[in-house]
Amino acid sequence: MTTYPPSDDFVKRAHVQGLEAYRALYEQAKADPEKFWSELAQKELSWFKPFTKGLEWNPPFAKWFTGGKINASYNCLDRHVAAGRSAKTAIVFEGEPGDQRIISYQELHRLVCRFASVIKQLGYKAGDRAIIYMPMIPELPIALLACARLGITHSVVFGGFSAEALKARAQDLDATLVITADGGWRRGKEVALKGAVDESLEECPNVRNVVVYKRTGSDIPMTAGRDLWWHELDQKLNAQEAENCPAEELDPEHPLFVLYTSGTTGKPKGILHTTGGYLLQATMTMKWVFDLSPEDVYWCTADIGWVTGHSYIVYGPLSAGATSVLYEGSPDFPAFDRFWDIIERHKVSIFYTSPTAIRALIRQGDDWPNKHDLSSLRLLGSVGEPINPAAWQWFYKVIGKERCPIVDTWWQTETGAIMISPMPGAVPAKPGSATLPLPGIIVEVVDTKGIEVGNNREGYLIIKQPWPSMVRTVWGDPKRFEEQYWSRVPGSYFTGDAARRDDDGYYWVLGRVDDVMNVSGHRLSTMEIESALVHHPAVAEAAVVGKPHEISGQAVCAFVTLKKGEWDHKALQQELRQFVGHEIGPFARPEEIRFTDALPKTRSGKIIRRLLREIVTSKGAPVGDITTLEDMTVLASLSSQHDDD
Ligand code: 7RM
Repeated sequence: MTTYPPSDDFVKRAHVQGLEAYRALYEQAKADPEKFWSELAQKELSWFKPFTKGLEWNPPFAKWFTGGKINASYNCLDRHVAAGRSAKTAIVFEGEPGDQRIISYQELHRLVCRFASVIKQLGYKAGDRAIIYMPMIPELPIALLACARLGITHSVVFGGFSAEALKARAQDLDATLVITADGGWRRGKEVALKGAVDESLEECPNVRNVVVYKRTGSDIPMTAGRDLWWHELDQKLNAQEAENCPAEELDPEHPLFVLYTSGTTGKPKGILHTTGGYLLQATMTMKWVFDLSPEDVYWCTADIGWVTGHSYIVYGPLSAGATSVLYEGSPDFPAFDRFWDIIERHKVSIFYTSPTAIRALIRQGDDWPNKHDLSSLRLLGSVGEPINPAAWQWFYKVIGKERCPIVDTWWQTETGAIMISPMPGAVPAKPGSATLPLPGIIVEVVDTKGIEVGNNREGYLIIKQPWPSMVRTVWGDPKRFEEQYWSRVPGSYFTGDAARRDDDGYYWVLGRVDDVMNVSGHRLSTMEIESALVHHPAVAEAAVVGKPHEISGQAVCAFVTLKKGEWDHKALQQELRQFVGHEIGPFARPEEIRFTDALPKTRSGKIIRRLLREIVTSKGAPVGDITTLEDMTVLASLSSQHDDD
């Protein structure tokens, strides 16, 4: 198979140069991980008080850098200002309507201090939890960093989630503060946010305040005593207060944020990340994977509502002192060259996006990128799902002009930072492989008993040693944390992904082994959508599977049995889509809903999703083992169904 080594020019200026250098670093980390990470933590982060112990490991619970005092907001802002980088651009913001803001580190520091002062004066303090539900505007990272400054644990809820999803998260966290906006812009239309907040808070009595940033200027109701305008609170600050909001000196294990992610049951898990270890790995991977240097203009197109935005728009780039682009809207608005136009105008040198976005843009043809000067690019990155070789080749040739290495980065909400990826100046790429694990990351491919399967065989991907940015627990449910991640292969972290290692030691991640779908790089649980569907009065039972999809990787396909009655199937399909949109969020709506008289089940009554998967994949009868099936006639009727039945 063809490999793609970096050019000599790329290698010459890279942080890690050549395969030997990578191997040396990897071996050094493997020999003494605690020492390796401790030395980096001392060197790469600023501490108020040095730590005394690298790692305390009581499987599956880890504590990193015990005894130290640190603050993530300080590391992202104050330390750069103190080191003479005040004038450097931190954020290049482009709103969807075309508005722009260039924000220096000094200005960002000032804005974060002001907003931290605002919420401090409202009485919020370290240990409290805030829900953040905002569009992709600078006030979103500002809100995160203000919370981090005070030790308030934040939980960003992606703007595409519904009021129901928002409520579940606010309740699970027992949040007392919500930070939101009137709305944001997407595809030329306003995405309203405040309405969903109002609806969700009807059942969240512990939320004392909603701070609302004015973005679109549309008319929204404000609840007296509870809802407050960001700009009004800001105007009330006196200069003294605004400028004086020192970062709290926090324990490195202080909870920095919780992000909810889909698991194998209907209820999303609150993945907890803490301060010191998370920040260290977010920072290191900016150098190792993105090869960041001071003159780079870096752009990650993810939404801050997902972990990629947390680690690679906010904490990683800012802690590493990068200039980072923030774009509010959609890649196809006003035209299909919005990405290429932004890259040209802002001279982006590092561009990190998803296979789904790449595939959607390929469809629009090469004329769109070819109209633009993309010569500022020097490195490309991919995340969220396996990248198919055709998309890889297009990205490499049409966007990177065969000059730019591609880093295919494998990681998860739970891992906090990139785990498997080429170091671009050291590891030659193979299209479709995330290549080799980063230093300090010990991975293996194992069978159901936890025994290594050997090269070129498929198995479960596990991580064998604790790492600084690992998930610490599932919020409020340490038992679930233990069962979900650490019980399949005792003592190792179970990723939920299948993988294969080739003879060069390269890892090929094949996809989920559990009931989690990956739609446009968004994680969705089959159970979560099923439980939404069965809430609808017409639905008796539902089974959801992922169906291969050309652009989004997978699409949601639901098999539904109805309660007795006369139903208009066409109308009901529409209604159920809307219903799932309301229960979870528009992005979770099934693309396809098939009505059926019965679902295939085992004799013990478990739905056999594997058979449904085979039906949607092959468009015909399932080929696998069906001996456990309770009622064979179900299959024949399911397979003969067509999309519009
Ligand atoms: C960062 C992120 C995690 C799941 C993970 C995989 C899949 C992510 C890749 C990938 C193959 C990749 N966090 N995944 N990156 N599969 N190659 N480079 O996506 O928590 O939302 O999803 O995504 O299945 O388990 S996530």
